[in-house]
Amino acid sequence: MYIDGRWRPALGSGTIDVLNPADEQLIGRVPAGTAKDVDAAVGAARAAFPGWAATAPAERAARLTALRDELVARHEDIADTITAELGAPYTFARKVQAGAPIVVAGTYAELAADHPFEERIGTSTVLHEPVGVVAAITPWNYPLHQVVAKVAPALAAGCTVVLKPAEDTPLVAQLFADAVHAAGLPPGVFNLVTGAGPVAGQALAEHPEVDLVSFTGSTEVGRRIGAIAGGAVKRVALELGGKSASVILPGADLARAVTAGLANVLSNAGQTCSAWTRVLVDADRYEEAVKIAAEAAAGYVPGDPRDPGTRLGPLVSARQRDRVRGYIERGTAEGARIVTGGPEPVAGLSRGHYVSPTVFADVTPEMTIAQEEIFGPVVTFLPYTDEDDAVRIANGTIYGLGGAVWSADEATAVAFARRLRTGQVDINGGRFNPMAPFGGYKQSGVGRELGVHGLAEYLEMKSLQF
Ligand code: TXE
Repeated sequence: MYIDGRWRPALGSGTIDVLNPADEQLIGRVPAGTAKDVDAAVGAARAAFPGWAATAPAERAARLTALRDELVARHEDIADTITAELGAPYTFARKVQAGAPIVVAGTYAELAADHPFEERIGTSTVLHEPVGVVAAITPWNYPLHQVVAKVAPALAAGCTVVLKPAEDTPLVAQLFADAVHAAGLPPGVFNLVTGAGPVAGQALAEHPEVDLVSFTGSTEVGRRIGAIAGGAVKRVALELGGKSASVILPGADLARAVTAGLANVLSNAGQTCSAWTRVLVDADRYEEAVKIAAEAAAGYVPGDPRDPGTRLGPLVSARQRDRVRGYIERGTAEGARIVTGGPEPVAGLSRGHYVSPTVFADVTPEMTIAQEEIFGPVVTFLPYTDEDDAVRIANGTIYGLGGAVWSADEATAVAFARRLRTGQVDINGGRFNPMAPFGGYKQSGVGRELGVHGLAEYLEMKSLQF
């Protein structure tokens, strides 16, 4: 555990094995933290809070710049570790998994320096002050990005943090703690406790000295965290599941929209909360779209993620692989048609948690595979009759995280996007903007991450009335 500025043994003796999902070999072992470890970490964060909260924003910015530089220095190591514990393909691990957090850390170094932590409103001065001790509970799908998207704004705001990373991917979190240490953050400002969700995670969320819980993960656990936070009246930010729609309007470049959509889902083997897992195509071009998807899917041959040529790696764990296979079987049972792929083991790969890229046609909006988050390399194609029908289908799930609209006319696409109940819509492909707010409508979550809106989650407001 990294607590109060140093590595120290866990208070219990339990451990968690970390397995490589590509070959199922043991690659590491981390302590399974208990409530006692959580208590020690929260105590350190609480003790460090007044000092860190009082540092000048320029000093916090300097530490965040140093942290970004340490992430740059460790880029290769981080990418290799993410490939080893998650199975993210070599190139994707470098560019996105290890690359995006560097950009995000950089944006918060700038925001810490520039943010108006004090503003004048009429006769009042409003102070934007740090919330306090933050519990960050993160998942395994973007194991460094999810950490940085919480820790960087929390530190920029002047909060102190206890991180509980996912059981499947704790090794990159340990590298992150090394980077924090090397960046010269004062002891106790950042702390790491590894361990099981229902034990260490739950103890952290429930801890009375935690002021804000920022959670990314399943909707099921998110509901539980929300209830804990509600009961204790502490702040909460939830980034949960999604079932995002990519809507291809008549006249859009069909081949581009379909292939880009497939790449969007398959880049992280479908393990992206905002992935465009439902593709909506007008009935006239539906069969053509499905055919293009089947051909494009052939370009994603599952294979060893360490090979720079691999575009589709394994799923993170046997549990996730079985879950995804179960959904594929359910799709067939409910009457959808598998165009390519399927639940069978991938030929030629006897080890590792691989699933073939799978395209479903004849999907209706109420089917399980069109409603629930599958979190695997599975894309569903749904036909629509007209624009109203497309809006109805796109909005017809409990989620509202991402989405895409494709049209030959940008204004038409934007007008359509205004009708979607979702936190992010990519127009004709879109592009990553680390300053734009990211988060969910409906049961996809509460609050926003990234940019100034992400920073605001970690700030309280105090009005001084004159
Ligand atoms: O998530 P969990 P799982 C979705 C996706 C996936 C499904 C299950 O559909 O198939 O969730 O994944 C911690 N108190 N997403 O089971 O359990 C846990 O240790 C406190 C979407 O891996 O929610 C980990 O650190 N914490 C998603 C974190 O919660 C608890 C990313 C997430 O794990 C806890 C991941 C508890 N009682 C999965 N139980 C996204 N939004 O990107 C678990 N945890």
